[in-house]
Amino acid sequence: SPQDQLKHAVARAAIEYIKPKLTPDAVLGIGTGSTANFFIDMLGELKYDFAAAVASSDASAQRLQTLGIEVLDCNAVSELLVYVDGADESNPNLHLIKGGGAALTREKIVCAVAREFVCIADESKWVDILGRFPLPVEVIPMARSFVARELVKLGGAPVYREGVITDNGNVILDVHNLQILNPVELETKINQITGVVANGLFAIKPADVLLLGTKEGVKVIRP
Ligand code: DER
Repeated sequence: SPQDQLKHAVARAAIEYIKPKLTPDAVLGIGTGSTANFFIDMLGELKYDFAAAVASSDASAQRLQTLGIEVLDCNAVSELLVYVDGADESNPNLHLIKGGGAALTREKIVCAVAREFVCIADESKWVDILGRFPLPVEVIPMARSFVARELVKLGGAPVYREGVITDNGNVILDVHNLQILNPVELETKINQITGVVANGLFAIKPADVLLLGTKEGVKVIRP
């Protein structure tokens, strides 16, 4: 599909972006989702040019191992050269909404350990104001109803993502009806609700660079 062609193009651009940075002892942080999967599949070409990877989901870990790439526990590394991952939305400041694939908490952890966050996305993810895509919030199961009531007070319309348990054993609320004019402020407020594990706003720590797939080619966007 045309969107898959754009995802493939940005994955290739990410491979070219990281190639000159690789060293034999480098460890890479790897995201989750269909765009990240295109990147993982190309990473096999470079597997003798870096040491290992840390994955943000069991699914990505398995995909890497299938390619013969060593997957390390996040606790085994002190710093990752780079974190490469997709997004559900990005605004011009490279504040992101992530979590469409329910992996947001581990994505945020691996991203926090990385020196640089390279986001790869097709142009459908580019927005002026975040919030058309419902904001995923990972919640401790017993706190789901309390957190939902608190999110309503913040102007959101939380919907329980039925049938989904995260890799961490928690549940997800997808918050609709938000127009996020101050992503850093909202990310902080949601983090402070008791029972919230993490939320899908990557604004306190935004992407460092966005490789955006467009019909005119891949754009390299910095905040
Ligand atoms: O769940 C996630 O955070 C994914 O990275 C998501 O944001 C992007 O998934 P996609 O590449 O399949 O659109």
